[in-house]
Amino acid sequence: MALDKNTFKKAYENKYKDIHGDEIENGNNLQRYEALGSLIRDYVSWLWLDTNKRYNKTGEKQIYYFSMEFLLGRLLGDTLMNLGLIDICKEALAELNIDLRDLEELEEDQGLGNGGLGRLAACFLDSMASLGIAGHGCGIRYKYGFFEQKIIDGKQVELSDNWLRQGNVWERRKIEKSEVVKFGGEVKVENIDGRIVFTQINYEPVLAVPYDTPIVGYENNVANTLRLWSAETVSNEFDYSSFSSGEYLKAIEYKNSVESISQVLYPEDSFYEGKILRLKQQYFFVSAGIQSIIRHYKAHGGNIKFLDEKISIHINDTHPTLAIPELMRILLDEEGLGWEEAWRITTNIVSYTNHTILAEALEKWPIDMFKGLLPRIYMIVEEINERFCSDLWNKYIGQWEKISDMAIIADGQVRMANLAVVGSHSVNGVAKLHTEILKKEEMKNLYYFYPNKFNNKTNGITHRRWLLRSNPGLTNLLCNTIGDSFIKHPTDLINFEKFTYDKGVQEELERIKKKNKERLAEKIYKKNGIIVDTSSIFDVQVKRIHGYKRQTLNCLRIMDLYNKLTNNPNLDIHPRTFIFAGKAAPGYYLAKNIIELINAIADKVNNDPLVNKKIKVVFLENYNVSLAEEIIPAADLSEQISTTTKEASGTSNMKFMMNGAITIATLDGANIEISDEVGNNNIFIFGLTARQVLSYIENGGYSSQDIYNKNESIKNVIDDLINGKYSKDREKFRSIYDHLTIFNDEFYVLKDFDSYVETNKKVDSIFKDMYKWQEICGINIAHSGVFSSDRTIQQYATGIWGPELIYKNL
Ligand code: 26W
Repeated sequence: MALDKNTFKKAYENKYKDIHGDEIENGNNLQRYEALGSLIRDYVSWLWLDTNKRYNKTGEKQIYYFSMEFLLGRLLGDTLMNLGLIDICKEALAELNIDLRDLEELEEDQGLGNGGLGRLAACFLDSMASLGIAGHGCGIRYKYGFFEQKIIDGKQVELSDNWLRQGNVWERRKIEKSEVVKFGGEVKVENIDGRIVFTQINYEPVLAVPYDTPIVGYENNVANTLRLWSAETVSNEFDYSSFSSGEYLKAIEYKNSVESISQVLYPEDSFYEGKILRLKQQYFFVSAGIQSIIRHYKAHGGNIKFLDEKISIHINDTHPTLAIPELMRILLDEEGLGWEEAWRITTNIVSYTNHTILAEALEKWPIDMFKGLLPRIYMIVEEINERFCSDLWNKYIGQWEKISDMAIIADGQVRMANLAVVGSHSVNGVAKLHTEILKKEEMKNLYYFYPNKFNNKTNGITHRRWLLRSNPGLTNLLCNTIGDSFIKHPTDLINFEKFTYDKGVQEELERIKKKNKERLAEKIYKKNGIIVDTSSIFDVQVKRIHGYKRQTLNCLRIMDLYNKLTNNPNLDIHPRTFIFAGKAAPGYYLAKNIIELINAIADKVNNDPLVNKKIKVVFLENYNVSLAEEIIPAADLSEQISTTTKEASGTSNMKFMMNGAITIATLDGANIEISDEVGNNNIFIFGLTARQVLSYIENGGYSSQDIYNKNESIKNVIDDLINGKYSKDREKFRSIYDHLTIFNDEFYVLKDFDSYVETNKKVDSIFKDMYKWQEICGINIAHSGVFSSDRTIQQYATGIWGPELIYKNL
């Protein structure tokens, strides 16, 4: 956007007066933030309008990314950057004695997601807009986002995330674009003029009100839309009329029950709980989204028979799978198409990404619940299932086991993953290994039936937020060495490789990292009161706390190191600061126990003068996008140590790499591709291979007890869990102890312990050579371009949604 500083400054001053009716000097920073946000939104509004007009004129294909989660974080800084306004804004505010960073910090994170899946959706929106693809998000406007985590007495306490408390400058409520979503009731079946007509009657109507947020592309005059739906009662009249008849409270209760649909994000990550409210949420946003897409399409003269040429709907995991039967319902019941035609259009439109192979995450709804809540949708799913099973019977005569494994409805449940595969034209995994496991293990039968549907799209991250914004120091160095072409073409980062052998560049990388570490150290001191040594190795594991991500393995090796240091305080190791952050699902006892363990270790180690010059442990509370933006650029070592086969991809691994951290990892998810990119010498790989893990799962043969009995270091640290060393209450860490011993260590922590410890010794010795270390960091940065979500989105566009999308933008 072309604007000069003085115009901007004037506009800002006027805006401030407009909305606050006062002078800037008299206000506080929150008011200044509101005025700035509101001004930027005005600028964006013009772009937004233009973009929409253009889309309507060109009639190009529109992509809709349906997701229960969008983890956007803050928008001010990124929007300013994408508009090309960051410098003039900074300067104009400085003249008014305002520091832009102070205002940015006042913005609440938009935390409408649990973790990887939600953040991926946000990175994809940024890439679609920046590549000029007409791609929009569709989801739920949760009143309360992902909970706020406090650590009290070493334990996680959950507080509600009232992110809308101060209002939200970015969204626009579009009441006139509301849709009605119908729940419950019955289906009336009539024969009208020889046609069977289905009508849902006696249903409960819910009003879906859209709130639109513009998603601005990078310096390309594009503003796409994220549309989030909020649930309201269809009419308020009832409230007043029933006031006198004593029905008032009932009316309020009713209002609350309707609004509860968009009240709160479920905080269970990778764990499915068959709660009816979640099913309601799913149908609510999917139905509203599809109705509004079709309404818009028809309003602009679109012919329903060609819907699949103009629209793609992508479903982010199985959570929005009801898009398939809902689209069928509209095509059949409202548009009057026949089954075959409706099915062809629907499957052409819908594509599906699987994000996890954990069995406990598979969504399966009990038939009775499903049928009661969505009677017409259930009929359609039944019909899809019958037709699909009849194809299976023809192909697999008598193979009942195989057929029942593939069926959509079986054992009293509706299986959403099977429905998603059958009802879409593309099924993708999110990293090479993950896709192979889907094809050869998890969804084996479905894959052999539909081999052409399956494909891989390795995840990515937006380098604009995760490099340009969060690491200006490094961005500067890159621009000064290789120029700025990598901003539009992130794979140009490879040009940096030759510079990484240059001593001057290595020193510069070290200096930039040190600065980032100092900033983080300040934060750690402010938040936790712990002084950390910025020349120590910042060894970082930040992500959801989960058994399979193995924060326990990290804990055990710290406990082991602590034992070794107490035995020999002169042990020759480079000082390390172990940094953790992450939230546990409120109902996941083991994960919460792990947080307590980390904090107990921190307490012990940080207060032991014998070792605390060499090691420190820090748990930063309330991990979210903004905190990630501060932690990741300050990391030396990136911990990606999941049990091989369990992490579908991981995306923080890519963020760390792009910011010049070296990875210590198992060969899991996208770690494999990172390793292939940088080469064995530039990553620290350890642990079981996928083949070994799969063999244990299939054939057994693993005994953690054996390892415990034979390995002294392991025995010591396991015993330390319950001998009073880390807590007077010896039962405190019993669940972790039991998990690792009695329950045979489901995630093979003990099996990988030795190789992890050994590999960490290598880390130590390389870190001692600063030049060598920075050379490797540089190689990682140079090879990180392929992990930009721009590459991922180009692959989705060419491989799934329609190649014309990309050619148009070349
Ligand atoms: C039904 C409950 C539930 C909720 C969330 C089940 C599953 C999920 C998500 C699939 C969990 C998730 O975020 N998966 C992560 O997706 C990332 C983006 O593809 C991957 O990088 C991570 O490896 C994967 O764990």
